[in-house]
Order: sequence, then structure tokens, then C-alpha cells
Amino acid sequence: MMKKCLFLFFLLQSSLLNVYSQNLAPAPEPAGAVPSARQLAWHDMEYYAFVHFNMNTFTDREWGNGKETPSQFNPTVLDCRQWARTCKEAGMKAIIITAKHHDGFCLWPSKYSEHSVKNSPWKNGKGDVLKDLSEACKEYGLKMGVYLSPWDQNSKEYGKPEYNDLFKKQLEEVLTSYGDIFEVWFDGAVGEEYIGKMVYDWPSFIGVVRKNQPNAVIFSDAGPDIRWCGTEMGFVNEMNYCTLNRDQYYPGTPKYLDLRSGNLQGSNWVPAEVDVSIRPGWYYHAAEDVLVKSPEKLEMIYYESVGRGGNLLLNLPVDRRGIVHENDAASLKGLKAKLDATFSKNLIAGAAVTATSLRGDESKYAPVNLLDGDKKTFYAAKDGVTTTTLDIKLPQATTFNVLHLAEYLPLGQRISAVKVLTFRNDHWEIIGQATTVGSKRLILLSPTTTDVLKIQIDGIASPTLAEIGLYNRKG
Ligand code: FUL
Repeated sequence: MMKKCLFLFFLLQSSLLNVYSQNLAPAPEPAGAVPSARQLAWHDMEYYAFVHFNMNTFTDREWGNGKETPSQFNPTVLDCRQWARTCKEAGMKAIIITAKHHDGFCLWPSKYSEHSVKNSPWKNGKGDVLKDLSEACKEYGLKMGVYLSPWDQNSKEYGKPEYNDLFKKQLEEVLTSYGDIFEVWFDGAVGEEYIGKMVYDWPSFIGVVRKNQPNAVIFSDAGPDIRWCGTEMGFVNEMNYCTLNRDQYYPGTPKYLDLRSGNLQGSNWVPAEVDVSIRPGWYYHAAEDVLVKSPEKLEMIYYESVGRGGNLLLNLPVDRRGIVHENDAASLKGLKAKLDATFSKNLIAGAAVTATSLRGDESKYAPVNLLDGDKKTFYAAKDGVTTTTLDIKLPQATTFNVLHLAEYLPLGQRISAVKVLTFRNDHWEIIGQATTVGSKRLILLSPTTTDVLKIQIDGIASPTLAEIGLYNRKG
């Protein structure tokens, strides 16, 4: 009797489960290339510093020639904690340092080169900028990245196959001595007279990074993980795909203008990083103290990089003292104040959101997920439906001029067009539009006060969306 009851109980339970699971929609299939775990973590970084500080700082040049002498490198009060404090207070999440630029001078005491801090007067040759920076980053909760130029005008091996081994050894030193490195930056630049002189062994450079820092993303003009945005002016195109037909590009590619938009449905996930300097030059020149970009200019750069789904790598040319100059620090502070004034309060809180296309199970893929501040939960339209409209009802009439959208990236980049509308003068009027969304899209809207809003979304596959925000940007 007992056995019979148990059997009936299990039968009932499994048929209930069956009925329930029929209502549960599975997650949508990924659309095309998707990000790796290390790329997803990188997308969350959004805004961080580049520091160009090396031999050129002391020779007042942008590119050296490798004939400098280590005795020229002599900062008076080098203070990596000041760099880290300045970056932290600016809201940045990491610092990428020019460990070795095109002249070959190493900011660490490399065993494989005499052109290094170890032969400089700074700290009597006992100093190590990478060590100081790694400790400062740790203290301020920042990640650290390294820039290493494969082009090295000082090395006698450059141009011979042996140079590949030397570069790998230097890379290994840098990647094994300073804790976790989040990004490795390979510069594709090479002077005209050097073009074609050296065949780099990229696969083995990449192998050294993967072996020693498996979580680090690798940047070059064409990835493998992160691509250049195709300009040093501080923007990525309005239409910015994270996907790229990676095999068609390489460091130093002549097709670099394509990198500003990526390739629609490209074969690999290779998102864009926007590198730009806060001054005209990458390195410090006293003559540029009065040419530091204003907070207003930096804010536009932010909207045209982070706000278009790229990460912003903003360069600070640390000066000859070895600190971030006062003028640069003041501009960074000004930008932070502007971003805080806009983004400290999400005006969509308390809204009701409905969608014209729903995917099976209400709670798992429902529009309510757009308002929970959690990028891991998302709204998804039904399979095969590539246009969906979100209707938003705010608790009261609200004034705003910025819309924030974020796609659910683990399922790929799916959205290709967005229109934002409000009801006024008896009709639905467009107040803003965009093409791609990706990890983050900030759409500048015409200033609006309303309690009703429609967001019409078109995709190359059924759209997914993780977050929505409304903000009011002042002046
Ligand atoms: C370029 C280099 O040639 C510049 O000097 C600078 O380092 C910039 C970030 O990348 O390719």
C-alpha cells in the first residue's frame, strides 16, 4: 500500500513538472559570435587610464630612436600612489602603463636589456616602476595592464628571428612578476624605415600571455580579444559592432577605418577600445600644459566611447617629476563631477514596462528584468520576432534627456536599430534614435518631460536587453 502511494505521488509530481516546464521557455540561442568570460569581464571595466611615461618624457619627444642613454631617465618625485589615487578619484578602474615603448627602454629591471631603469640614476638603478605601480594599484583597488611595443629600436636583435625570443622573455618577465594583469596592449606601430624588417611571431606572443595571465585580454589593432577603434581622436562610430572578421585584419592593418564600426555578424567577438590622450600628445610636454582637454570635451568623448559600447582608455602623460600634472587632474575631476551629476539617479525607478513580444515564462525573460540593476537578468523577445516595442509608464511626469540601454551580451550582439518615442501634440514623436547597443548605449534625446515612452527595437535576431535607464544631463 505504502509503495503504491509513493508511486502515485511521484507520478503526480512528474506530470505537474511536465505541465510547468511546457510554459518555461528555454533561453534564446546565441546569435553569432559571443564574448569569452575574459571579454565579458573587460566590458565591465568601461573607463580606465593609459599612462605614457618613459624615456620620451625626458627627451620631450613622442617617438624616440633607441639611441638615448638610461642616464636621461630621472624623475624627481615619482609617485605611483598619486597616479592611482588620481585615477581612483576620477572613477577609473585600472591603469595600463607603457612598460616599453618604441625606443626599447624598459621601466622594469629587465634581465634581457641594458636599456632599462636598472642603469638609470633614478633610485640609483634600484627602482622598478612596474613594481611601484602594481603595489599602488593594489592599494587603491585598481587593475593593472601593460603596454609593450614589439617595435624596439634599441635592440640589436630587432629584425632577426632571435628578437621574437627576446620579446617573449621580456613579456614573460612582465607577466610573472607583478601579480594579475588584466590587459596586454600590443602596439602595431612601426616607423616607415622599419616596415617589413621584422616578422613577429604573434601566435607565440599570444601563447605567453595565455600561459601566464589566462584572464588577461589581449589588445592589438585586430585583437585577438580587443580591437583598436581605428582613431586616436576619442570615438568609435555610432554603429559599433563587437564582432569582426578577425582573420582579415592584423596589427598595422591598412583597413583600420573598418575598426571604427566592426563587422556586422563578424566571425569573432573583438570589441573596440577607444584610446585617446587628455593632451594633444601621448607623452608629457610642458608646452601642452595649457592644452589639456576640458571636462566638457572629455564628457563628449565619454558619450562617444563608453556610450557607444566601447571602453575608454584615457591617457595621462605623467610629467618629468613622475606625477599626474595638476591641470590633467583638475580636468579628470571635472569629468567625474559631470558624470556623477547625470548618472547618480536613475529616473526610471518605479516605472511599469510592458513589451509587444514576450518569451514564454513571464518572470525569467520579462521586461521587469530591465529595471533590477542586474546585467545578468534580461528581457528577451520571442524566437523569430525581430521587432519589439517596450512601453514605459513612469510614476509621474519626469524630465530627462539621456536613455541608457544594455544588451545581454552572453547571447551575442543582436540589436541593430532603436527608436525612442513619446506622445505629444496628439501623436507619437521620435525624440532619439540609435543603431547598435552592445554593452552600453547612451542615447542623447531631445529634452523631454513626460510619463509615457516607447522604445522600438529592431534586431538581426530576436532582441535581448538587460538594462534601461533614464537620466537628466545638465548643461
Ligand atoms: C601608437 C604609438 O605610436 C604612440 O606613440 C602611442 O603609444 C599610441 C597609444 O599608439 O601606435
